[in-house]
Amino acid sequence: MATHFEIDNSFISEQNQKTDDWVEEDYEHLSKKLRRQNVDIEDLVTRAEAFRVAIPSWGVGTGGTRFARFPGQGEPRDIYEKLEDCGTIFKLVRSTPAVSLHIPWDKPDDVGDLREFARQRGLHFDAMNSNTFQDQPGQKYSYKFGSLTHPDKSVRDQAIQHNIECIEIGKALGSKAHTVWIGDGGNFPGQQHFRRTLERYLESMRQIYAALPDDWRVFIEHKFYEPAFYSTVINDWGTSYYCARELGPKAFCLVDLGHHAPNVNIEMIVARLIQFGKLAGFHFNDSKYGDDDLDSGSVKPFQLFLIFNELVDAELNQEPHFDPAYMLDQSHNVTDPIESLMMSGVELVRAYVQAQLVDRQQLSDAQEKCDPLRALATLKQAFTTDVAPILAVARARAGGAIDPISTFRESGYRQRKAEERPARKGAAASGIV
Ligand code: LRH
Ligand code: MN
Repeated sequence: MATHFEIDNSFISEQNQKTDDWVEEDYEHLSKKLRRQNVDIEDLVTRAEAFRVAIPSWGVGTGGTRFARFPGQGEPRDIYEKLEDCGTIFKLVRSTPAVSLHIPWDKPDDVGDLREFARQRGLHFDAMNSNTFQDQPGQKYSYKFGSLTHPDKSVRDQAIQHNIECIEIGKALGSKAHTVWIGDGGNFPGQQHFRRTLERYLESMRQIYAALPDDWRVFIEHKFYEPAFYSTVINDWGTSYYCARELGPKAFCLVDLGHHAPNVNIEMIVARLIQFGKLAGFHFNDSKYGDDDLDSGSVKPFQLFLIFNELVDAELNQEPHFDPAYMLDQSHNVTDPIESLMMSGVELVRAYVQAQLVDRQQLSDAQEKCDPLRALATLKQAFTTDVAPILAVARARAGGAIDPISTFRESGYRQRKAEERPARKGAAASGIV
């Protein structure tokens, strides 16, 4: 088998030597600053090292829009090459040991072989994702007018069987969760009977729920529009929550940040789902208009911080049923997907560590004393603290790169992959667009 270029650990430590002088200096300075706030910087490094977020297999290929896709060099052409790239991201940022697969895009010929290939790169498999929003070649029934909620029972049964197949593949790969996002909805007033359609959704999901092993969870992912442009069956957190309650204790609500209308208070939705014991976790990304799937923290970093402020508050209060799964779900149309995923992984750890810096006593006092400015100032003090030295030290101690982007570029990984992976005419590794 042709050799596959990999960035080796000695190259990473060589690169780190070039930059670790500023890290020590800044780390020392920050440690003094935090000590004045009775915060132990070492405790924050430990928490940063423990932070984990899953990489979407469909995110390592170049994304696109309905207008165009501009493939990059050395695109992964199959699930093995996608895992190679996920392994490289994990090697450099150390917070991404899990990969979330999408079926049938990543359907393995040999699950045992794929699991071993992943294990050799320190990777394991997070939530599975089904796909009843596209028709596959040779598929008997079309999902044009829906899948789990389609008026025709044969179509619903086909979609249910596909989800059960995803769970079976996931069991063999060691996954413990299954995400169900459906694009079902209507483009015209009157096209769907809203109540009957939701009843069909629950009837179908009950059969998928029944196929879950005891230690698994099913994640319901809501989205306010697209691909349907008038009504969407699972359009918001309220509908998702009602369904999760109806299905049972293994059903939870997954929050994809891009699936909300502009200016919706997502951190409040997160607080509700935590309080109701039904928060599944996240598909992190960012957006300005629709489901833009932009890099996390690239447009609204304060919103990302406020979401982690709710998560850290729940973590510190040991809220019941609080075990959120963190995943990225992004589409990289104009950047190198590996660089964007690394940067986004770092932005999540940054928001998490900054949220750890919130003086919770001071915040609660301000809230109870109706002192809004003091409350905001308490949050802003944490959000405006530059925790970069903590993040760099956490990566370096875990064997990663102090500066993942420049280390990746210096390695020539992308150029080497361009040689190893000559593009197959028109055959991009299956994924969105
Ligand atoms: C839908 C979605 C869903 C995935 C798909 C790739 O917009 O967020 O999570 O199945 O993107
Ligand atoms: Mn998503």
